[in-house]
Amino acid sequence: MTALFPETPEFSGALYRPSRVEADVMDLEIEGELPAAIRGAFYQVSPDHQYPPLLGNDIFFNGDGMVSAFFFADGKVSLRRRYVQTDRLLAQRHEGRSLNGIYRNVYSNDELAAANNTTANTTVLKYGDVLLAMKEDALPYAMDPQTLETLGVYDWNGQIKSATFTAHPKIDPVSGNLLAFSYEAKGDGTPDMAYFEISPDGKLLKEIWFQAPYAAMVHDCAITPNYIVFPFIPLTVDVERMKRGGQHFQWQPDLPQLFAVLPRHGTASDVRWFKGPANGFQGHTLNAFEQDGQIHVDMPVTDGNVFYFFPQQDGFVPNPETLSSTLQRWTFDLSAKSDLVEPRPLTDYRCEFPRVDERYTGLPYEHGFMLSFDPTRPYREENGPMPFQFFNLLTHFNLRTGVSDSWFPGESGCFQEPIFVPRSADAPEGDGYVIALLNNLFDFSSELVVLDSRDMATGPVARIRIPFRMRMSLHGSWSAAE
Ligand code: V55
Ligand code: FE
Repeated sequence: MTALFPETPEFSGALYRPSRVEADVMDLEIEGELPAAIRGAFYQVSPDHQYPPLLGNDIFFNGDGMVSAFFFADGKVSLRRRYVQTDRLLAQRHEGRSLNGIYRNVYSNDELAAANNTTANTTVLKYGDVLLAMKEDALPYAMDPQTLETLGVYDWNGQIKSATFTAHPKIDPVSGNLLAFSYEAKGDGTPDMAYFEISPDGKLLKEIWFQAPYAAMVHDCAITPNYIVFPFIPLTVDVERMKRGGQHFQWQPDLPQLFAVLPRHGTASDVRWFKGPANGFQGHTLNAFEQDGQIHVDMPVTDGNVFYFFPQQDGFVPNPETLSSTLQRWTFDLSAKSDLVEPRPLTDYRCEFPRVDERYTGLPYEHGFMLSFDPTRPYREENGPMPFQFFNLLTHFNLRTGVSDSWFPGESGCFQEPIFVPRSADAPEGDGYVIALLNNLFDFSSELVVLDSRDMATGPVARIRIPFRMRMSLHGSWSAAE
């Protein structure tokens, strides 16, 4: 029996060839000087199909969650990698093959597939005493933060009664609470939303359910001390289409970029809806804050469908090179009569995977860290066409001065999402280290680079070599040692 992964862009090249490597590596090689003050764990998760896809090809977002933990202490780094032992992974391993069909379409699964369809592949976050592996289609899985042993589905002792749970919860730096939400909260295609506020010791403090005008992807959110903002990307859900073998999501070029603004201390009837321009794609939020009675939300916005694997009804997907995207600011005025909102650009270049100094989540702030793309920089032709999610700069963007400070790693370098680590617990905002995985598309090598946030252009103070290739990932987080 042959079982080869297809040679499609989703499964080949330095970024997307499956890895499937679980590992323990003590004391990685380090080039340069890793500051001993960086103590804690960098967790990240990559979609990484355990088996070649049931239907011959598949999308990146449907890979099984593979968690990596980089443990930093005393100027050294060790690496551990484990699959999240989801029901879905275990069922596949029992049969020795993929059992799952189209992304988030259980109607396309083999009858032997697990009932729980989640891959837990989008982010990992240590909260309380567990590491949560999350995907927005189901409840999280908990793992042991040290051993990465999978502990099981995590519903906060039965308190979270939603079918789904976001992969982009936020930690309120003022209270330490976890602010989270669910969309399609009563199951596939339901327009139900739920908002949850959970305390560090695991108590559900707040729960607000409300209905959206339609079911659409709500991938991320933004918080302030008094509000939570939900961006509805114009990718809608239709269960009948799924039953016919279609995609979970379909791009709707005529729908506005929709936002729900929920007062955190209010009720469902307090939700305010705002509409932005049509045919726009709201990306990941950088941050949000309140000022003079207004709510500002900063995020990259693209003028078309970024997700080529979720086409519009007639099958059209824009050529990625025709899409332009910049960091933009949405300002919501709750006293305004109009429900229309227009974002204004903050950068003039393409960027994504924005991260803030999380001590300032929801508060007035000045510093953003993100991946960006400069098309004028050299690119090694032998690497083939630029892969999906190709970013050749690691950038510090100062929102007050408008100055960008970036490092270009060379003609084959591609970054994965960065994290920001403060220099010390009481360091000024944005003063610390920016840490990111860097893939070399030519020689298939991977390293973890550590830059000083005050001087990005000079490049890394330390480069941590990884003795195998790290597949492309989505998100991760920093957990400071106690
Ligand atoms: C995203 C990623 C997902 C997903 C839905 O980056 C949205 C956006 C890795 O899975 O299921
Ligand atoms: Fe995301």
